[in-house]
Amino acid sequence: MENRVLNLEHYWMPFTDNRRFKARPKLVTAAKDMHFTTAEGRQVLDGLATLWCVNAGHARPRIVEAIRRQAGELDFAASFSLGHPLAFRLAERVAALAPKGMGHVFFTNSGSEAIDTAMKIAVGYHRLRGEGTRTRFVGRERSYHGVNIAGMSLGGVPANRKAYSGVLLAGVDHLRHTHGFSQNLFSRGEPPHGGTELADELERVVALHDASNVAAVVIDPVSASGGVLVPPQGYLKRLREICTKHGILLVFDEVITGWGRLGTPFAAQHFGIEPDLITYAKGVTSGAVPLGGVIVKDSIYETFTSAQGPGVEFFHGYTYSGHPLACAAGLATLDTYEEEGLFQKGKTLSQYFEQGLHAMKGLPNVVDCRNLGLIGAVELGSRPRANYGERAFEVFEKCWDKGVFVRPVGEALAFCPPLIAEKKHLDEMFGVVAEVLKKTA
Ligand code: PXG
Repeated sequence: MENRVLNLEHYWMPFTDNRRFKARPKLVTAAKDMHFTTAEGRQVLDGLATLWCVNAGHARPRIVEAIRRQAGELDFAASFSLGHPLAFRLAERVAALAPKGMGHVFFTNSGSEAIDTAMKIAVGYHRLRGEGTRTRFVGRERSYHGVNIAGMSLGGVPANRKAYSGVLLAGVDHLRHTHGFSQNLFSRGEPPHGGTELADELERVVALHDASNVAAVVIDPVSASGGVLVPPQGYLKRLREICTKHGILLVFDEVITGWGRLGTPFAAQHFGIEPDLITYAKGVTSGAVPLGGVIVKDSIYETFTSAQGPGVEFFHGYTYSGHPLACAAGLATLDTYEEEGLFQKGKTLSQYFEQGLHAMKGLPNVVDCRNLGLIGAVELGSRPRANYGERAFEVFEKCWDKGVFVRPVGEALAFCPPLIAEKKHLDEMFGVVAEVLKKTA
């Protein structure tokens, strides 16, 4: 770091209590594999793949080298009627990992943009097929689909929506979230209760608006920022059935569940369900360069490309769609996943992860533990008369001081380690959290 006092004033930090942070900053200056190095020179274990991104671990050699090389070779080429090979190669590689029949890939810079893009594809698709009235969307409480107006409108995190209520899209309904069945507490994997009943809510929403007005249902298969909510058994399958019955597209927002998090390339494969569109971001480059996108069913792509007349088929795209650095990072990341068998490695480790997580049952204030693949949460009871989330935030800060980074999500502590994690890392992560929980009132 530069050898002068860092001025913290001018950077308005995103999703951060700026005053609290600036009074007691947590700064990292380097990261390698499973660890950050803090500004004070401490090593901190990354228990959340930083922000659910770094699935291959930090500063992996192939990825670092690919970005370095690419910056010197072709720093930038736009993708509007001009191409460069890396974008095509990466699209091919992403398509190869996607469920069968989803062979077309759009690039964005983020998950939020991926959601906007998916919504436009859905509306455009229906319109091209003569069903232009299908413009409504269905999201879900406690789901998170990024911060653009469209994603906020679909999303169901009250704090994120509150300030923008007047500008959110009008044509969006929300299904109930899938959490709250007391019989499902401390479930390992998919909870047993409520799946069909919760999914059947979609029938009610469709009946209210008429299917001819509904474009798509957008679901994050495991809602991560909503508190790691694992879908109950049968839930996603039933949603698929209802969507198919009514000609509604099913969009899986796999920004977090993609790239091996559940042991398969995408959650779609883990659950054995075929969505029509998949949004992705984060793990596609292991967080090294911003990149996101949408994976599209071939029949949807072909509806656009077989439309009558020449010209642009889809009036949409970002200056940096398919940026060479992002594509280079993406290709190197997918190589790393493949060469090191990381999706399988994560799957193998997930049993040990489950044991470690559920061992926290019985510790002070723990009211639930839940997990799937290498993602999980421990929920704490709120302190009486305190702000919601205060206890989890305190645990997070104490864990940081003890060299472990986990994330408070409301009153839950979320865990999402890189797929390169080893048992010793999980022991350390859960061990420190348990130690802190025992000492936190
Ligand atoms: N969909 C899902 C399911 C996400 O988790 C996005 C879309 C948006 O992606 P971008 O790249 O635009 O951020 C996300 C992002 C948190 C947190 O606090 C989670 C995300 C982003 C910021 C904070 O858990 N997920």
